Amino acid sequence: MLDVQSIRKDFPVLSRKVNGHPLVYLDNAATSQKPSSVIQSLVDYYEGYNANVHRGVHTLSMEATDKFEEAREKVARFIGAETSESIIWTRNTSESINLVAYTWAQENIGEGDEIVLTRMEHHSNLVPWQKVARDKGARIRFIPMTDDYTLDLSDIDSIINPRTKLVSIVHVSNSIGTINPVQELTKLAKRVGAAVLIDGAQSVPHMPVDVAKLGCDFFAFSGHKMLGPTGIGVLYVKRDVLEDMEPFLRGGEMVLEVTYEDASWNDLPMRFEAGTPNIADAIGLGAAIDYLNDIGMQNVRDHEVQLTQYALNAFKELEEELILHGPVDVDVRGGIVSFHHPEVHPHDLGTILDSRGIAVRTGHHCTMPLVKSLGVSATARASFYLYNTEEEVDLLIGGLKEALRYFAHGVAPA
Ligand code: C6P
Repeated sequence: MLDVQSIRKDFPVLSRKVNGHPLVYLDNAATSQKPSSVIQSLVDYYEGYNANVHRGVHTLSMEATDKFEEAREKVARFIGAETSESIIWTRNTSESINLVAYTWAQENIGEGDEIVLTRMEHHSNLVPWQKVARDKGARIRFIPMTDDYTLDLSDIDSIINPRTKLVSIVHVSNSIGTINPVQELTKLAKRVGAAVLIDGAQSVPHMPVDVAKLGCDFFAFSGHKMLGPTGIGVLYVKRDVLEDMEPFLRGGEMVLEVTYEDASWNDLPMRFEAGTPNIADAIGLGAAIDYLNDIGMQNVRDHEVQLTQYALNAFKELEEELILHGPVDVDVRGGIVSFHHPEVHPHDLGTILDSRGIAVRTGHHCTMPLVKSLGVSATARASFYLYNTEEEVDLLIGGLKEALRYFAHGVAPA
């Protein structure tokens, strides 16, 4: 059990008021809040040892380099990577996936090849592959979804077949919360010799993840969704796969020897990090990982399972008005509850909730095809993290009742 009240004290923003009400922050799938230790790590860097990395022999540069590389080691250990050479810093999940599309895919996907995605991908794991498929004459195939919001694997042996070169799948859906069987799908992909990319934007922040156990080739995630700063993301690439990849961006830092005519490449992973990297935010992500390790990722997951179950029970009070989207079984669901009302636009629900200090996301959540397939153009989404409480779920339900009294039944808010 987490000591949530004590955890909440570590997050300065949680003590603020919004529209006269204590903030109830339920938009964690979009970005998480930051504990003081992460904020302080940024201040420490800028006040104490701000310098460029891997470039200077002076003390500040060496201190910055040590902390920066220490953060990379922390990331590697956190996700079970065998070596920190497999950890490439990017800006976010989107850039991590694009890096694979602009490098590995250029060499390894050709005419007639197939790329397998699911029908619940975020645009970041769909649009880059549309371009690759178009440019290369390859075909995208989709794993469909059942009525209970899980992947329909009944035809998987024909979807993942000897023509498949890449299986690129979301671990936890940001729109409907489904936890996908990525380990099983990786095994199927490996049987036909395909590479596997996992979009872990919504899994790494919320549950233990072990990339070596999953057996994937690529794993992408963002620091800002896991208590870290914005502007820092991670691409894990299996060491032997990375060795054969061409660089993404070219310039300083990624080279070993340069002449006017030619250049050779630096060691891994610097070969993939042209220019001055995001030093402060990488160090900040290291501090976020320290914080999460102190809590324990299984404890984070257990707390969210409990809270999601509580929320699903609480939503039963509104079952005649709201339609919920996502698996009913919390064992295959992250801490995400998406819903809509047949006649009230989610933005209207979100606006009333905001007037009570409650932050949820409304819209298509960058999964337009998925949301459309649910028969709507938008949903409202509450997403939980380690600092959320059952009382906050009660406030959400109270806010929704008020919004529905007003929009669906014409009773003005108090
Ligand atoms: N989802 C949400 O509100 P970036 O923006 O690059 O850090 O992460 C992209 C991304 C990729 N995959 C999944 C599953 C995601 O959830 C996200 C980000 C946010 O749901 C912002 S759209």
